[in-house]
Amino acid sequence: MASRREFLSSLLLAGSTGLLASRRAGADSEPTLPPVSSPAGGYKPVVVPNGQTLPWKMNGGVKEFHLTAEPIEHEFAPGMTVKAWGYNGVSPGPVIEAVEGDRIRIFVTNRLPEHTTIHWHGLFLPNGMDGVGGLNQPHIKPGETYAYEYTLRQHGTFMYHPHADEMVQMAVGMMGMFVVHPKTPSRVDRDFVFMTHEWAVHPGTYRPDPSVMLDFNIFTFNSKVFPATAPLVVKTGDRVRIRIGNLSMNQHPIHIHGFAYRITGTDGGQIPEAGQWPQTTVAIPVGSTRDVEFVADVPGDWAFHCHKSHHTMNAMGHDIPNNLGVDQGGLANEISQLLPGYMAMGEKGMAEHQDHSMHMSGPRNTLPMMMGRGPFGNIEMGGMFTTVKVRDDITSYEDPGWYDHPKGTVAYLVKK
Ligand SMILES: [Cu+2]
Repeated sequence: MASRREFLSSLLLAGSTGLLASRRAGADSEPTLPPVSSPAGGYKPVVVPNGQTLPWKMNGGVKEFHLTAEPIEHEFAPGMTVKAWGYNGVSPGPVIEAVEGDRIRIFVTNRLPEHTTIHWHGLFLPNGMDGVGGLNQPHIKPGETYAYEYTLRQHGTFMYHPHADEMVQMAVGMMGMFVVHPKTPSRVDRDFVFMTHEWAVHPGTYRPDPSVMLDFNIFTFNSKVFPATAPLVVKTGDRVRIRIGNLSMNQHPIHIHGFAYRITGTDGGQIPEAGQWPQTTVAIPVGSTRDVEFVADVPGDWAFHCHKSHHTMNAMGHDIPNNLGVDQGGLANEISQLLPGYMAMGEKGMAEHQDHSMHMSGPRNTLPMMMGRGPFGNIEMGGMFTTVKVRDDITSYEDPGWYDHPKGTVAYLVKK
């Protein structure tokens, strides 16, 4: 029979593995509904759609984190996988989450074929910890491990990325978000974190092309494209914060339907209430972060997306001939004698592409320009698109499925 002591230590063990399990669970599944107020001195952990936070452990009063820079395989959505570079097996790297006042030590191991460094974007720290290779430190050579150590003197939303061979390393996925909670947490029920990015992956290839400057064809939220992007599930009345970072080559104007955000912070710090203004689209400039907050007081499935319409498309919408208004009837017959299965498209617009992409095979390792499907038909987008799903009386933040509209609240047909 187990002694009282054995019983207690097994309880402790179970408790600590439970904690570990729930920290890791952030990766794939949503946590269950947390209490409305944060525990004293604690903070409400961030939610990383399609991603995860970085585990840490205390060592003599210092919070220790480990990052490994390494080649990875990454799937944007079923049907398209790339050979990218990232941290700890993923891109973007895991979100670093800490609290103002923490002393932190981050070990960085380089398993890339070339040297690297990490810069802690927006953080106030000693000059020698700033991570610009050649300027603030020697480069971290393949196989080496460096430690960065400093005290967090501010709170807000920051980022990390290499400051070595920047053009290549960021283009192939090396970046991550860094969240510092204030000592006294502000009231928020759901706190989401996104890294936006854009990639040039030529159809049929597997390596993002770092030489492309502006002409990208894959646009991602936390490195996923719609419909592989996870929805943001919230309860009606929740105060929601969304933190968005951008280390790509273009600005992303991120738009929400049904609500107006207040922009409450940037990577430069918090914005005092008197300086916050309402907006439905928040521009995330290159090399910057934005925190937005709103109260989700109306249930439904609300679109949340980049407002550059090319950024809500996937690769096959890119760089194609303009056939709008062109009668291709005669031509299509002639071409199909040379190319069996040829189909002329684009004369009346591109909406028809989505249905054709279901039965016509395209080039290897790329994605149709639009591939979403909703309760009323095709959702003719891809890329930087997801939904904020607001629901009454939910008991978990698992994806609740499509919204069931109350009778008489959907736009209706009056004439055919
Ligand atoms: Cu965009």
